[in-house]
Amino acid sequence: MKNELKGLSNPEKYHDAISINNQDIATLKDMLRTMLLIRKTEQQLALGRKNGLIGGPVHLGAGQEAIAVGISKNLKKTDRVFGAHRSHSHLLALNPDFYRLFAEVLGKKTGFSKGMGGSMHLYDQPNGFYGSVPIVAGTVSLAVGAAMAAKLQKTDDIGAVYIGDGAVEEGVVHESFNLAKIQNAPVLFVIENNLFASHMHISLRQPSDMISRFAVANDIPFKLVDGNDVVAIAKASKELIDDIRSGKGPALIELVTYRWYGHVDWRDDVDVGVDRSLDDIENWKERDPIKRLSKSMVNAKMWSNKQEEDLNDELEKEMQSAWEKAMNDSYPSSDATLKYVYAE
Ligand SMILES: Cc1ncc(C[n+]2csc(CCOP(=O)(O)OP(=O)(O)O)c2C)c(N)n1
Ligand SMILES: [Mg+2]
Repeated sequence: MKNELKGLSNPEKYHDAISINNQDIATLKDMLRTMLLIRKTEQQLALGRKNGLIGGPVHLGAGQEAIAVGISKNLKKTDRVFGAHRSHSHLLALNPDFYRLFAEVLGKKTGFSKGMGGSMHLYDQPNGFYGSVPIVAGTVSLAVGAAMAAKLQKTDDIGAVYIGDGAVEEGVVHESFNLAKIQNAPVLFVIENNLFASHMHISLRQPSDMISRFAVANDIPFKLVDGNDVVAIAKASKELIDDIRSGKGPALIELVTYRWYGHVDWRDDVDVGVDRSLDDIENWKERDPIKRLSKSMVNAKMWSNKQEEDLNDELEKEMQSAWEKAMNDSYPSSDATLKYVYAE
């Protein structure tokens, strides 16, 4: 990248190994499994889209799995989590049911939104996922409202919302930060700073690559963390979430990462954008959040290459049968449009 970057986006600041000292082995294995499951689910979606089997667009977040997995480690089923257009990982980290995601994206009635939503309208309230929408920044104010409701209901549940580096260019995000602070709303703003909005690099859109400057402006506590280090994310978000639950008001966590696929579908987008080259993609793939965790675990003799191969095989098998099952499921009947789209 040619621009001077002030946040964590300078590749030299990323280290290969991640620190797993004092971490519980079962938790590390679980996070590794979930990240791998999300990666493979999205690879299957990329293939389905490429082969013309999926009707609508899919926005893939491969490379960014550590964020949702690390954050969700500290969330409860009664929390109120919101996503946007690139939210497969946000949902699967709460409920790793890839079969229902496949069914949704294929428009089948067995999907998360009964086949009425597709990739960008996901919903799984029993597991805390209150919804995703394609309107960039469209759920940020909803998360603040849901957090204010949780407070009025005298629970210790929180709101959480995933926000892209591009989404902060929408005014409603700043109104939401301000309102959350002034109302002491229990909400976590999770910034997924992948340096791009559609095809434009952040240096062409904003005077700084550090989104957490908006937390400073609103007197909201924040942490800036390597978005490809799941352990660091789980640890930093735990501290913020504990504070939010104990009544200290909103907090923000900024995670710097990179998406492997282009803006939408399976292509690389090296020919349409500025500053996105195959070299950049390769460099970021070196910082694969899955490989980094697995390597640290192998080094610590908690995990082996054989175990990883077995896990890969197991997930691949499960995924193939889930995909076939979803492909054979039925589409919703036409009266579902009246039943689920309009209030009764
Ligand atoms: C209100 C609105 N404006 C524009 C778009 C078109 N659009 C879809 S995704 C996107 C970029 C979002 O970038 P970012 O928030 O950084 O998320 P990322 O795609 O990088 O995950 C844009 C401009 C939209 N969906 N909604
Ligand atoms: Mg972005």
